[in-house]
Amino acid sequence: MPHSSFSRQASRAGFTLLELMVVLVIISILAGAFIVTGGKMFQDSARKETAVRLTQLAAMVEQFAQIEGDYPDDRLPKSLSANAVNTGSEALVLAFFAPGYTGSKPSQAWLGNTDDDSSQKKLTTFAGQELFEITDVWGNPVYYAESLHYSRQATLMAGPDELFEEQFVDALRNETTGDWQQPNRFQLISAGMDGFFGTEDDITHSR
Ligand SMILES: [Ca+2]
Ligand SMILES: [Ca+2]
Repeated sequence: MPHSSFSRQASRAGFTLLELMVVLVIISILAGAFIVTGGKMFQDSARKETAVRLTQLAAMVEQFAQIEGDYPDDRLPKSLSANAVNTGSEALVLAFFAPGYTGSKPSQAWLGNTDDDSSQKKLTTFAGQELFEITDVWGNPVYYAESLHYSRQATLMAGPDELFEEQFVDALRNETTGDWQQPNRFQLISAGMDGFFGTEDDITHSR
């Protein structure tokens, strides 16, 4: 009978459509879960990578002090007439890449130039005169200061892509005592994933 066969076909087609929708919903739920977990895993690994980078950098700063007798200067030579942005981190790069320095150097993959400046003199082993700074995994400059200059506020060009701007950065204090962290040493700080200094996700070296 044509009528009943038509209705059977129609109901089968409807069932298939429903199945298809259920499958689509399941797929979208799974994809959503995957994106959330995948994104979280990526954030965690970027955070870990930055923490490791800062700890390796701290070891290089200590080695510099052993070889040269003092921590790397966090100020640029006066003759450079550069801007007043990212200077601590730039001075650190100049120290490590000075001709003749024999200790461990940061990977060149860690370097960036977020304020896009150059020095008037060639002071490094690099081909050009760009004033690079050490960056974190998100491409923001790492704050570097010697304990002598903790009270001096630094200016760094940093931020998430859409809010890239000059930020004023202070050295970290112990929350309970109010004393400087790393007294008589130095501080290295990454702004963390949010790109802003002075927020909870900031990362420092662990020794
Ligand atoms: Ca720079
Ligand atoms: Ca932050």
